[in-house]
Amino acid sequence: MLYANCQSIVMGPMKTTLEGSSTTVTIDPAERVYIIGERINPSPDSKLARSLADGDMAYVQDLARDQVENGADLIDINVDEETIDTREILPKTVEAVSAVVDVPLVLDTNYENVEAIEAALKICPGKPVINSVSGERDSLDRILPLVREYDTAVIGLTMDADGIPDDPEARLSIARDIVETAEDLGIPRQDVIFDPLALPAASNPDAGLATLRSIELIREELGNSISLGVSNISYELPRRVEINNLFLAMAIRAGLNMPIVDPVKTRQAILISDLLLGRDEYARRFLTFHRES
Ligand code: THG
Repeated sequence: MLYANCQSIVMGPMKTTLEGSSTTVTIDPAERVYIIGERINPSPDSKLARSLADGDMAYVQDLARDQVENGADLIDINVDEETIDTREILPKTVEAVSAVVDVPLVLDTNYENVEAIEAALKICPGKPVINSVSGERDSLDRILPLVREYDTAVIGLTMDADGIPDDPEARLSIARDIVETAEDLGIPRQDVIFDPLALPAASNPDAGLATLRSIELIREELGNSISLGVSNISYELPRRVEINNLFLAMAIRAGLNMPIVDPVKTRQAILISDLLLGRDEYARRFLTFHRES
């Protein structure tokens, strides 16, 4: 497709600028990997679920600080859990987290919680990312107007009403749909980040390759930044950290630049990937990390 191939020449590289309470981050997919810290998520962390339900913000603030100290460039905030009222707790958590870290935030909740997202956007400093929109009509209709009104970025999941397609070309086609719908509403193309989604390798032998190929296709054809919740790949397997880190390296080679991960478990693999791909001149960042730790 000529038009898509010319895009990076005509429009320049797809750089996305995000802001936290006092930090501006310009994400250039060609430059290096940016870590989205995943640990503010109550599903695997019952202590977090309990403290949020009790309105105690100290632990969630610790999680935010600890991730930034360990290399997170952005912090994902997900408070979706049965015992938690997202409409009340998401804005409260955004406020508490932005008081202790200055990096851009990623507001991670089901698209059905539009009210919670809007309440969080009203008090969120800077330019955050909404995580996420999908190719489903209902999701596009609810989320994209918020992206436009509050001038945020958004993560576009390459799935629709029929789920996640196996075929990478079909995932690309959903990505194209999302970015074109966004552009029609006046949202800049570079404010859409794509997540081609990882499925468990244990139950689907093609899962790894389908995601890797989708990443390559989207980067080649559209040029946008790519995000991925990496740890889905190792679901129900032993040695999850090792599996996640090896998949991470492969996905970074394919074009992943905004993984959603635990920085404590993945920072080595990420720094080494950037080093081996010629994106860490004189190994400066790798050596700095090793002097500090
Ligand atoms: N894409 C997008 N957003 C997402 C996901 C995605 N948000 C939620 C999720 N997936 C990413 N966040 C987390 C947060 C915590 C954990 C996993 C994903 C987690 N998992 C293991 C557990 O269940 O114990 C630990 C796995 C490990 O690292 O060994 O803690 O895909 N856009």
